[in-house]
Amino acid sequence: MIQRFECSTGLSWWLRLTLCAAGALGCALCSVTPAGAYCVYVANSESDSVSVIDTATNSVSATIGNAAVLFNHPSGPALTPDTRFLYVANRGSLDRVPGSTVSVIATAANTLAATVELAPGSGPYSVAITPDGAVAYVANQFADTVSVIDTAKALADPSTAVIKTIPVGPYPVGVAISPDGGFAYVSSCGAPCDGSALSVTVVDTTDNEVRTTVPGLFIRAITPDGQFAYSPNGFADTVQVIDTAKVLTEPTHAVIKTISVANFPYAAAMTPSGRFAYVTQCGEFCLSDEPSSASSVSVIDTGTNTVAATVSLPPTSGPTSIAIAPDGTFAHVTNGWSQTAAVIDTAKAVTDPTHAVIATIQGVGERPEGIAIAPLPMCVDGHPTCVGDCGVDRRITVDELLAMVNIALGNAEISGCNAGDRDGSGQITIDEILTAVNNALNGC
Ligand SMILES: [Ca+2]
Ligand SMILES: [Ca+2]
Repeated sequence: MIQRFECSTGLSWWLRLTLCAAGALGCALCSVTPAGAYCVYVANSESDSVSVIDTATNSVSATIGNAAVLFNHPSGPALTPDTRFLYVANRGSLDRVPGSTVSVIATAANTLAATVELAPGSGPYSVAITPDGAVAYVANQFADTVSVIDTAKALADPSTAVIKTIPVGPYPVGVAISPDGGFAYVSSCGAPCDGSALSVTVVDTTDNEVRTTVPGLFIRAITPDGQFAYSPNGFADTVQVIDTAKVLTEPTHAVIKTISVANFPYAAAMTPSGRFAYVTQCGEFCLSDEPSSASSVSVIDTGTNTVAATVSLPPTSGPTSIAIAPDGTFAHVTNGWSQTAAVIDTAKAVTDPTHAVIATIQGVGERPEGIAIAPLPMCVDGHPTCVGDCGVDRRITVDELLAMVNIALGNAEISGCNAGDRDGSGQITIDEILTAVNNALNGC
């Protein structure tokens, strides 16, 4: 951890900065874990908007979606690993016009950077992006395909960005990419998505060829080592535990355990350590579009493949999607019926589940479907960045470090560098300057 660095008031700014830089260099050898404060993106399918939640305050700090950024029933968002771009699937709706585009949002300004056109009527429902950020896979629920998007081309010339369209099982609703980036698992729920015909199509990302399609499987959250997947099946009230190697070699034995989880288990997320899989229980909302009679999140211990704890949500929540912070400290759950987001403290979820919901966020849009959390440790005015990047361009200059020093000395207002105030205290401490110097040296 960073040691508090006491600077004598008799020192010049430059000397202070030098001392702070020296302190930060020393600290590069130890683990620097910023406090968890992230931008969380929630796609609001019925509001044609995307809410940006700042986890420092657990409130909506920005809403994307206006005359310049038009969505069409957005869902299933995904961030590029560098957090510069948010891909949003515009599903459209069956009773109106199915969507056929993916919006690429530049997160630094929350403006539209590009629109990628898919085949008419595709109904893109969710996006996943490879760990190297080069390729996005889009599940098209009305076309029974997955679109392969070259993310560099999406910015340079969107009309050439779709490099392949791959047929998959009927009604694909999700894509999960293995942590090593080798495979894209496309999960289909079968027309008309009543649980009778699940299937997973395995796409090899090296050549975008289909390796196999396995009926009866669904793949959602994958352990960090890539060995196991946890997949809710609400129609059976179960969660499948899948050996991912066997999906290719021995598919009939790929499900190594089936865990009973009541009330329509629907979405899943893995803790960064891989120790727990979180599964939302969506209840009646996901089954029949009614207010849920029961809403909760189950925490599955991946060591024993048993339910370690269940965190209750207000009955009518209808939790539709979940994501876990990069530092593993909390989970964010979108509630489809109540138009809120719940924040679960992951430490309490296991030890004291009745007190694990630490915040309920109002002000997200109608029918949130899909969530993504930016890995950078600050969220300033609805834009992800890191500590010390006053101008929110992911580069930290000496001028920005000096601005922080000036604020710390009382010579300038905090508004000159909100991104320097990691803990939102309204002041800039030496610790925060050290963190900024560290970010300047090691990258934002
Ligand atoms: Ca900057
Ligand atoms: Ca502060």
